Amino acid sequence: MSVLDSEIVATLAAIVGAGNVLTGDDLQGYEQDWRRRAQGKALCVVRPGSTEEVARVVQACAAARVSLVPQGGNTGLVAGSVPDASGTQVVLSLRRMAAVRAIDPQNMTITVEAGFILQRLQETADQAGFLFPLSLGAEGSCTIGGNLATNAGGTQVVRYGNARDLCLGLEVVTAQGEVWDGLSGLRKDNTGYDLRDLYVGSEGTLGVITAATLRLYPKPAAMLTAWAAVPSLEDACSLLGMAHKHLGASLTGFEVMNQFALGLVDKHYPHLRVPMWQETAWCVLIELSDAESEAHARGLFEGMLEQAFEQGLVADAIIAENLRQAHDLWHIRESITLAQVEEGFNVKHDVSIPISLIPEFVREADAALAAAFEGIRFVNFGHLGDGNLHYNIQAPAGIDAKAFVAQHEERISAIVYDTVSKYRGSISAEHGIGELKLHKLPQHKSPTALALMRTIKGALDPHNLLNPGRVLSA
Ligand code: FAD
Ligand code: 2HG
Ligand code: ZN
Repeated sequence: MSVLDSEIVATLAAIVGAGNVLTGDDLQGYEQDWRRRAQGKALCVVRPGSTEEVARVVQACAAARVSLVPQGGNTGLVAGSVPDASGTQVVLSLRRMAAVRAIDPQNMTITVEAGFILQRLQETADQAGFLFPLSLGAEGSCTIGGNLATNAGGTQVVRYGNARDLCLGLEVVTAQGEVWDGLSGLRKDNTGYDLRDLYVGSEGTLGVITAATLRLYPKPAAMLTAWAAVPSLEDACSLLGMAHKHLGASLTGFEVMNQFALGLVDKHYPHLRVPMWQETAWCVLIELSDAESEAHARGLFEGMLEQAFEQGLVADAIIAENLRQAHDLWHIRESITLAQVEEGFNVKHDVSIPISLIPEFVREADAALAAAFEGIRFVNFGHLGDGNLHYNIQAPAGIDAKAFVAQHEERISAIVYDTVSKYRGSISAEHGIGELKLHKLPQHKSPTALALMRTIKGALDPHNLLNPGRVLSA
């Protein structure tokens, strides 16, 4: 460590306490991303315990021109939360900032610090008699700060929207180390540019989120989950339309999974007993939240599924008998990502397409990829209700998956993203850009949009000290 490096580490230790500045072997969990696609090297990890400490850390780093990588649960899927390989960046972990600052039952809001774990937030809301609806597979370890910084989606977006829609206010430490207190909890505020929406989804490149005021919802009287085998993706889309019509605002989630994705879960986690996966090419998972009663919800679901059977949209279906069964069905859906890891390295594409065009998109992309790479396998699943597919590619069976991905990822993704652009879709629906998609953005975002983004970055972080090289190239 150079003298300058030692000086900055000592300065940070003076701010947060020596025990909250990690170096050496303690850094491992902070330097590698969840997918093991990026292995960085940090100067140190600093773990502030308050907004004031975050501000002082940012000021100290800005004065020394040392760049910072904000990190929450480190569950991001685009390698945006780990340091680069230079050994000069400071990881700013928000995990110690995990207090509930306020619950306002009448305003139906909760204010928590950025390091609050999402699952704890759901539980805290539940104990207060409310629902906090953001829900995703990593909820046991991701943080609300990370959720907002990535504008996370998950499985209840159909009804409640993305993380952005759940956020009524933010507290942010700017790149200069000033604190912006925007924790208003207001539902209406048209006093100029919307700073909150600027920071949401900015992936740590514009400011450090230290706290947020979030919407709470009334708990539904009943939640019901159905699993159905559907012959085709067209049928799944028609069923989604039917679900909107029959269930209205009660429709909270609509997920789709192809046979290969479910086959991977069956192969690697046979104890989960995946229902119906060999019956049809696709299965869907539908969730309904009812304000009246379980009997009412069941009636709605049964009516809809009867009609779907008659029209041939559904080949087989079950409605979970109880919460345990519903949980088991969701667990199967959430296990696809892990089953893919068990199967070996893969290429992920988190894309969105207008729902009406999804079957055509998949047909075209499947055909182009199958022609270019014999034997590749399609793990296609995701949030059909939001037009968001996880169109992932697994290497052909029996070959070295890591080598296959290293050799062919660029071309595979080029085929997928070119098809996405043809259908006017997005190359990142919910995971963000991070580092992995950085080089793809200029080909799929208009030069005007990119220039505006650069102007914003330059204005808010002129020395490029906050998560440099993520979202926009340095
Ligand atoms: P991190 O991974 O630590 O960071 C993510 C980004 O946010 C980085 O750029 C980081 O610099 C920045 N950041 C973190 N905290 C702050 C802060 N306080 N201030 C400023 N910037 C910050 N995502 C979805 O959208 N939908 C899903 O359904 C979904 N399912 C997943 C399932 C699994 C099994 C896994 C592993 C991931 C999944 N994800 C999903 C991705 C991931 O969980 C989300 O992106 C999550 O929001 C990241 O939160 P985190 O606290 O782990 O953030
Ligand atoms: C999900 O919806 C996540 O489960 C992860 O967004 C998607 O593994 C993936 O590609
Ligand atoms: Zn997802």
